[in-house]
Amino acid sequence: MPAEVRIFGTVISTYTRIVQIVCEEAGLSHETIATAAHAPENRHPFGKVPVVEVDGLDLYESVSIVQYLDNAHNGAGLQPADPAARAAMDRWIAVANNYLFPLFEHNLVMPWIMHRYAKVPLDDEKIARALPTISKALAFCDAEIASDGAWTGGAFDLADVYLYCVLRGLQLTPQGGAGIAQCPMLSAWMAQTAERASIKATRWESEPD
Ligand SMILES: N[C@@H](CCC(=O)N[C@@H](CS)C(=O)NCC(=O)O)C(=O)O
Repeated sequence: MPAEVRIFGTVISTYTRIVQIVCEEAGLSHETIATAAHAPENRHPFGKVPVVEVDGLDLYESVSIVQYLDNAHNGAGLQPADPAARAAMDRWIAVANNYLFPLFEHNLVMPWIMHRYAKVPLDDEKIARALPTISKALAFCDAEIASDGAWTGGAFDLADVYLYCVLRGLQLTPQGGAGIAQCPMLSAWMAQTAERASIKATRWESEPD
């Protein structure tokens, strides 16, 4: 039987994994078709991944995609019904997308991927310049978990999916791994979330056990 959700994205991609996790949570069969962000066949108008085919729809932008999947196929089980909790979830997704992802991606995650897979030399000065801002962002996350449990204080939701994927990419770099290890609440949350079935089912091949 063909997969219900066709995900066009790169193999190691934070946002592709976010969609994969939500498919797993919703019990939807899914397949990922390797598609580079800037390939001519990629249908995202701004050259990003993923793009998704589901229910006869072509969807792009992960927030739109995962909310559709959760609303149409999971009884909105990954989104709190309470308006205040929903506002907290939306805020954390925005924090992940607007601040954490660009900070981590441009300064550590992508430089390390390019270094490991394409042997591009690391720009040590650029990394050193970014580390204080990255440490501050991680300390903020750590303190927030300490104050309200995990992000929205309730059940596992879309904020958890975004934050785990964005932080996991960072954790797989040497400096990011060291930075997260210095944040006890955040480290514990990462370790606990890593045990969830949807997270295990979507592990990147390059992730160590
Ligand atoms: N706002 C987009 C962001 C997607 C995104 O940045 N994807 C990354 C891969 S994880 C990408 O396409 N990077 C390629 C590039 O920016 O050139 C979404 O939520 O879907």
